[in-house]
Amino acid sequence: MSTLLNKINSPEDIKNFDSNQLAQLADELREYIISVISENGGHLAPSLGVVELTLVLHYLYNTPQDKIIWDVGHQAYIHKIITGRKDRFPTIRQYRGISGFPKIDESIYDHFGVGHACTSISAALGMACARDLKKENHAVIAIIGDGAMTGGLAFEGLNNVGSLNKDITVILNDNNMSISQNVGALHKYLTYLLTTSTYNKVKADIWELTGRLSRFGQRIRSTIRQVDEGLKALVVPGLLFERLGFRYIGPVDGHDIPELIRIFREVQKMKGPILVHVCTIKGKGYELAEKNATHFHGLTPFNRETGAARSVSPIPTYSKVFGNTLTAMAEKDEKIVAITAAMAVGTGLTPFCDKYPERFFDVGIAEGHAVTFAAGLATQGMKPVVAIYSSFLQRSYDQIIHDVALQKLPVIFAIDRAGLVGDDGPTHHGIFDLSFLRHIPNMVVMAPKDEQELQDMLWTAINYQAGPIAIRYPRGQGVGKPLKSTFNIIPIGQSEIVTKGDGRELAILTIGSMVYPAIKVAEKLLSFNIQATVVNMRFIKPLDGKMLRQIALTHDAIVTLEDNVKQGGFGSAVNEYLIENQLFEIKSLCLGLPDEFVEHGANDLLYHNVGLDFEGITQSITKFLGVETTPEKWESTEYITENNTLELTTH
Ligand SMILES: Cc1ncc(C[n+]2csc(CCOP(=O)(O)OP(=O)(O)O)c2C)c(N)n1
Repeated sequence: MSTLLNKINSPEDIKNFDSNQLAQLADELREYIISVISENGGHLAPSLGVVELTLVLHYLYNTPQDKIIWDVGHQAYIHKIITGRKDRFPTIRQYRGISGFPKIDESIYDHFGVGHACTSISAALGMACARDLKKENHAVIAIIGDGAMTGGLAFEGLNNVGSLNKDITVILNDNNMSISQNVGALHKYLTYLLTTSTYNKVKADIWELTGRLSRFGQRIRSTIRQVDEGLKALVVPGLLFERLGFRYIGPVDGHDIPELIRIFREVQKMKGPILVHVCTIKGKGYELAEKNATHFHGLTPFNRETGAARSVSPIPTYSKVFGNTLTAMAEKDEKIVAITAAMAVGTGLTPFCDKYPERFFDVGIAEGHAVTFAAGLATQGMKPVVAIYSSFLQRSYDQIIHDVALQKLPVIFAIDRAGLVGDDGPTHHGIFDLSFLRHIPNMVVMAPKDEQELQDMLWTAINYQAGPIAIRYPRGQGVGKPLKSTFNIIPIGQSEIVTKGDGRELAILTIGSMVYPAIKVAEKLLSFNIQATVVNMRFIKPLDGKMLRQIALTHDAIVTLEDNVKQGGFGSAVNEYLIENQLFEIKSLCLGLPDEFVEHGANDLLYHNVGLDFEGITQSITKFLGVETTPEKWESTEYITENNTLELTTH
């Protein structure tokens, strides 16, 4: 390890550094995170952009008593390394390794757990209020990106800070980027502040001077405040933030260590809410990342010379199939519009955006707004498709109920990253959506077993006008089915039998990405003389009652299998149906995710740990049926054949 970094075990170790040493340490840190993240994958460009800023904050502030609160937290790698996690850094995002995000139980320097955007100002304000109530004396600093600043929660936080007038510093880390190019009117305002930065510096100096001129200066300031807006904007820097009750400082070069030190020394002396506008370059110091910050925002292990992913599957991801299929459908139907909350690349919508820019809306990190905006479009006869990751859709719960479902508006929800998502961990696992959607009246909720069925479900959704309809699908590659160019409408609520058993002993009812594992398990059960029926239910809501009744009347036992939490999920729905319809005779077992937050790590391992891999599912079922099994080596979970496709005959 390089010379200075070698000696750093806590922020104390940099307190006596001079600017040159901090700059050298910054270089060494960059090298360190590039080498680790090229091996592990992770969020690289965001952390590269805040190396100097992170160092200067820990250099000047008395952390952890002074509290640094990160927004999203994907840019906190430097913070982790210099707060005692340097040696564990190579375990980042790996099972039992350190998390890719700040985590309250990982370090005393992590004051607030994150992963989702826009929380830092609210959390920091809560801490500042608690500090004052407890008569303590420490600084509270929120660091929020210009992307995260587009979210409603961030505005709510700013609004509340301005009125409570607490001593709190908000650092706006402005790199001009969300994951893709940042969007929105605030973004334009920030760009304006930057492009007028020399001129702005003059304004800042005048404002600063008036502040220093005791009573006379204060009178000039209050006169300026009373004059017409246009004139005021000429003199008051960062007027928008000043109006919200902040003292605006900036723009500051986020890579100039001496300047950062000078500014933050001043900030430490100030009272009240302060907003420091720091400009950084996303990916700074790694040429490839500076040139393509979107690619290097978050990525799988890569070749550091070229930036290319180390392993590329020939099978397209569900996101890609969704995006390409929607783009194809949009050619024939001009009413189709696509909406993303700052996730155009992740949700596969880039081709749609390129082909139909006027029908594509990136609304910023604003999932709640995205849904109500879609509702508005739907009232006017458009066919809005809102593509949001399952865990981020949690933000839109009320909008789905109040603005969409209650009014039976035909909004299509394309819910990506459903199920466990692997190394991003508990903040990103999409394991609650079935529970929080299926109890909403008027909702239709589907989950495809493979990419072909995703295409058909999308077509079904586009042609469904009776109300909201959701399709939830997992992260990563499909099963390798060839893609379709003509699509079928699936009758709403209709399931399919995918493995015909003996129609007596056992039926496995399942949905989405658990269908193929269920088929594989049914094959294994044959060796125990159990001929299970496997049903791809396709719809979590409405359930195929006819099929359920038939299964319940003919089989001795039902096992439900899902990649959602069991509480309120698909299995609950099946059991509610059985109880409501007095079908008590049948024994049932629910297999799904447990009532706990699942940690980060490789997805295969996580599914193994929760008993939802091939081995776990088979063992649970044989135990449930009281079948004797000898200890044996279970086959590994292998659903895809050598030519990377899986053939499935439906009956
Ligand atoms: C609620 C929510 N929606 C979407 C995301 C996905 N996401 C992670 S980082 C990011 C962009 C953040 O941009 P910014 O705050 O400017 O930070 P930067 O990466 O540019 O440093 C997005 C959209 C998220 N983490 N949380």
